[in-house]
Amino acid sequence: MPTTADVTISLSLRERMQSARNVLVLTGAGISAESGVPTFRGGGNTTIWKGMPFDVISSARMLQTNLPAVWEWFNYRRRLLAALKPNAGHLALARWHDRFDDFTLVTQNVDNLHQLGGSREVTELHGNIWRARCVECSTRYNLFENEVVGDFKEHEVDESDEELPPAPICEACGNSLRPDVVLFGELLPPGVFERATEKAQQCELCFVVGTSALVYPAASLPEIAAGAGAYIVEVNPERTPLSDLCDEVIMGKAGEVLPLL
Ligand code: BV8
Ligand code: ZN
Repeated sequence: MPTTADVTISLSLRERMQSARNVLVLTGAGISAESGVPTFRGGGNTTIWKGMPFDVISSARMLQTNLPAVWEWFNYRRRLLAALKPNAGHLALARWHDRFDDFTLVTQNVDNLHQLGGSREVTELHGNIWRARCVECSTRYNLFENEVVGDFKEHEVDESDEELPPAPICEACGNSLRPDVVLFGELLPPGVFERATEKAQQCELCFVVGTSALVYPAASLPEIAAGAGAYIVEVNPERTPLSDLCDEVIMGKAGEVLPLL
């Protein structure tokens, strides 16, 4: 794994950053890795929950068939997240809002760490783990105050197949709440991807940070930016299917590279 000492920022990139006006950054789970948030596919493995790959437990199908199991999985992740902090990568990007005339931060993450790190106007393609919404009337609820969490045992996963607590109930209409997160097989919130696409078409510099670039439609944003003539820079300790499309690949950790930029 390259260390910070190995990472050099090219002069041409420094010059581009000096003159850039429209910049878009797309982040994935990798930017939260140094905060201690497990990635989904990092290090060649896939996040597994009770024997299920995460794109099975985090899917529209699982929501239909076993909403309490989906709540258990998200309660577990919120418990982990509650103790974690944004890292130098999040903090560096928060400063980019004031460096460029038109800066757009698009994230695939649902962990809220960009906001906690001081970023304003975060475009969340896949929602936010700290919000829930009613399956019926779409009333939204903040979970920060732990308003609605099951009686979940701290961090432990009870392997017993005892009955899971039911999903929390909407105060407005009495139907079940669900995580306000886009699951596999679900459409993104209306308008969110369209706005991100517009920004990708307008940007002159596009950074792709900490994503395996496998999940669509998010992974198509850098392709759209490249098609519109933007200079694409990938920041990732590993190569990805996107690397060949990029003008520059900086092999390193977000928390080490972004502050250098
Ligand atoms: C959609 C929220 C239209 C949930 C997420 C079959 C049936 C149905 C759909 C599909 C199908 N086949 C394909 C699809 C489309 C599917 C898809 O793309 N599947 C993939 C797996 C092939 N997409 C969808 O379903 C999307 N909706 O298409 O709607 C539709 C509707 C109905 C039917 C058909 C089509 C919705 C996708 C959204 C899913 N929700 N998150 C939750 O959190 O539980 S996705 C979730 O996974 C993340 O949000 C993220 O987007 C993705 C994980 O990707 P990464 O962020 O890249 O993370 P990963 O762990 O993979 O990689 C980490 C990277 O970081 C690595 O490269 C690593 O090297 C690097 N790294 C590690 N450490 C560091 C680092 N980098 C920097 N610094 C470090 N320190
Ligand atoms: Zn309701």
